[in-house]
Amino acid sequence: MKKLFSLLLASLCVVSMAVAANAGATMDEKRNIPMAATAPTIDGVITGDEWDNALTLKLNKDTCDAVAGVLDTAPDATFYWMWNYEGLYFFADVKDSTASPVVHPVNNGSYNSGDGIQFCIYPDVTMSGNATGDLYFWSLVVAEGGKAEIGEHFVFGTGSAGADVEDAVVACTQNGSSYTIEAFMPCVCWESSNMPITVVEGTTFAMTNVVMEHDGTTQSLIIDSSWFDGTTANKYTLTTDVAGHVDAPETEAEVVDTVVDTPAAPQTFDAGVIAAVAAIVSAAGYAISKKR
Ligand SMILES: [Ca+2]
Ligand SMILES: [Ca+2]
Repeated sequence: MKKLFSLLLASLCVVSMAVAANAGATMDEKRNIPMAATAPTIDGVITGDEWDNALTLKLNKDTCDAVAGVLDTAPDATFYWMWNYEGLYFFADVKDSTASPVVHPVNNGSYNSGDGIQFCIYPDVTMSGNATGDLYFWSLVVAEGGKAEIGEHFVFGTGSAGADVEDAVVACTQNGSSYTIEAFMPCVCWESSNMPITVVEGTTFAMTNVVMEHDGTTQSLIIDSSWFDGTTANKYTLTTDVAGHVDAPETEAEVVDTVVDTPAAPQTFDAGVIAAVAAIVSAAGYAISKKR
């Protein structure tokens, strides 16, 4: 009986481990986006410590689901997020091993075919669905000529068609079919939704990160949380935890606060006072001696 119980327990553990390994996309997790001490340079590469301590998300077969196509071809991708009072910063490093036959022309707006990055953001975490103005749906791709492009569908675009977001700054690199995309989306990019996103400490929004993966035949959409549902998507809060490059403290000669021990001024008696006291003492002495 004891042996059977241990066997049951062991198999239960194996089952729960298997479930954990295949958990895929996560729902309603709470994550913090730290604040960039120094804004990263938007050039498509991570230089030095400019993305150190950023929120780091691993998107791959184990952490995502496929909402279209298949999960098997999911590339290993790492997304980074930071913010400051100027706006939000994003970096993606995608180890894509399959070239896409679809390459977007520049200034196209709707960058949602082929390979690339998307994120779906609900400023109001109680919202779901795809009503224009309720959500931001960004697309970032390496477009024709290796040029980075960024567009949005439900605030800047019309829902069915995306539009370029001229205020956003984006850069990329390519290495075979792998690519990086670095982006800065200033505050003005977050002001036009039905509920604007105020880029300050404590702001929370719902977000699902997406890797678009074209394997040469079909496009798969690899997602790390729920699809078009802010209520169940993971929640991200802007905090003042420090990330990115931090300037070294200034190396000027340290000014040491020297405590000067000022000795108490020696007590001085006015010569007149001393003479007066002596006179009193002497007079008292005289009086005492007279009494005798
Ligand atoms: Ca950079
Ligand atoms: Ca691909």
